[in-house]
Amino acid sequence: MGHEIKKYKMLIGGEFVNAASGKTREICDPGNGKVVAIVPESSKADIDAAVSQARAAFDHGPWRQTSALDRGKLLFKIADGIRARAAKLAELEVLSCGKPLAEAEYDIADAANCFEFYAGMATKIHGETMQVPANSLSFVVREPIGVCGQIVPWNFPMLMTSWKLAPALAAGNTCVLKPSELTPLTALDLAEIIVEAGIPAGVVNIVTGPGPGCGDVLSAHPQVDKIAFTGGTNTGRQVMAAATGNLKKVSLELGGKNPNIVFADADFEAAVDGALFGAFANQGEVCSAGSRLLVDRKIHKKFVEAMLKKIPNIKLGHGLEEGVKMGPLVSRQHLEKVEGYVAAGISEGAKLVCGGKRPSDAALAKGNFLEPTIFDDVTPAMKIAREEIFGPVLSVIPFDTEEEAIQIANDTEYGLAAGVWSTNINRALRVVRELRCGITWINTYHPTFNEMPWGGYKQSGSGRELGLYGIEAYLEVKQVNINLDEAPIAWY
Ligand code: TXE
Repeated sequence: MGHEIKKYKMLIGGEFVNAASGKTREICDPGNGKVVAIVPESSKADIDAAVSQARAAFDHGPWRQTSALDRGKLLFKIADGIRARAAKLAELEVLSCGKPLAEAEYDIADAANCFEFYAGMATKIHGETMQVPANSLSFVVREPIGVCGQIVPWNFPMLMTSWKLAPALAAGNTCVLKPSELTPLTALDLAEIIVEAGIPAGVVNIVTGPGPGCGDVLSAHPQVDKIAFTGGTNTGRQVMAAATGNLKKVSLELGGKNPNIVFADADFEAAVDGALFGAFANQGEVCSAGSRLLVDRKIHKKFVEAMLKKIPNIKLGHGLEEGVKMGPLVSRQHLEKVEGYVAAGISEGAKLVCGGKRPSDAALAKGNFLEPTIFDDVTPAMKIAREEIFGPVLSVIPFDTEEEAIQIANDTEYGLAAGVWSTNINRALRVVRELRCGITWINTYHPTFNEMPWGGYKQSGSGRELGLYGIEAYLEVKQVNINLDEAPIAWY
């Protein structure tokens, strides 16, 4: 584990700079509390500077005149740059957000793929011609929206940064991106890759700082045309409210309390595996985590026992350690919040069948570790069945009928993702049709494809990222109508 403490600068207008105030923030390894890097701590002045650079780059810079083919080529170069530095980026991701190295490596590879996906799409942004009355030739062109503010969370720092920057750039926008104040390192490394790739100055600005005083300024900024946010539902509400000043376009990817539904006819082993992976991948710090496990009462006891047998395989430890399957939570504050939910589960009468506490291993005492936790016999009204915990806490809820499973699954203010496990494809598809959410999996959990739209119903957000839908979110639509008549309309 390298402990070189790098002092980072952020990217504004093509230059690597400190915060105008000179303030900095220490980034700590959630696995042991050690300082791993120092980054600028921005405030309004820095956001203003970044927005004005992005504005100038959009309004007067070369970016809008850069052909789609050339924009695509630059994005391919960014993908290459990510791959060339993949090992370092993965390590930085572990050191700031805590996830196991294998998961970080997967994220970095996927981030490169995302840039490549949108690199290819830059040249496939099409207009349309419409059948209107014969005296007009009418067509639609798609154009970039302008300056995009982009706010990224701490659970998938590099991946969420890529999901935001790649489509925005492919579409010809300019960007001011703010990573989470807890995990800004890979975004700052990406800034170097972006400059090396030859993206013109001001097109991408990466500003590090907190939500209040920085993220909120970006969301409210009158010179920003669109804000894209991934984070908690309450923060998303604030972002949306802040965006009303100039009625900027808003896309939100927020929380979830996702049902993973196991029917008695499911492939038992695969479902046990999928239930654990759905709940505990990335320490459960995943918006789409299958944190509510709905199990057919006919197999419920056997299913919980089978999960418990596998819990010892989830080795807790520092993400850079060999064989570790679950890392620490992102911060001490977040660990305490998750522990609060464990206490709530116990006091509401759910049955704690494993975990619920910090590991006894003294070597882990300085990290924000929590053992993988399962509550059985949870009822849909309990807090641990209703609120997003965002940690390694699984709530098991038994059900008796397909109708009841659907009713419990949809009984939430969220609508992000859901899983269905059944060997009866008719049943699986019937249930999926009834689920009020944007992402569904049958006989699997969590695979995410750059080609497929990501986002939620209800209070899980608005708009979609990834795929063709993801680029639409960064495009305006303009209609052009050409009069084919020679004579004036002679209305007056
Ligand atoms: O996230 P925030 P927090 C959920 C999860 C978690 C809860 C709170 O349940 O427990 O949110 O986590 C920036 N205006 N998710 O507080 O605040 C902030 O700097 C503009 C789900 O850490 O949403 C960071 O860059 N921006 C989620 C980003 O918002 C603001 C991922 C996310 O932070 C801001 C993370 C403001 N007023 C948490 N306040 C997911 N959907 O995957 C903060 N920010």
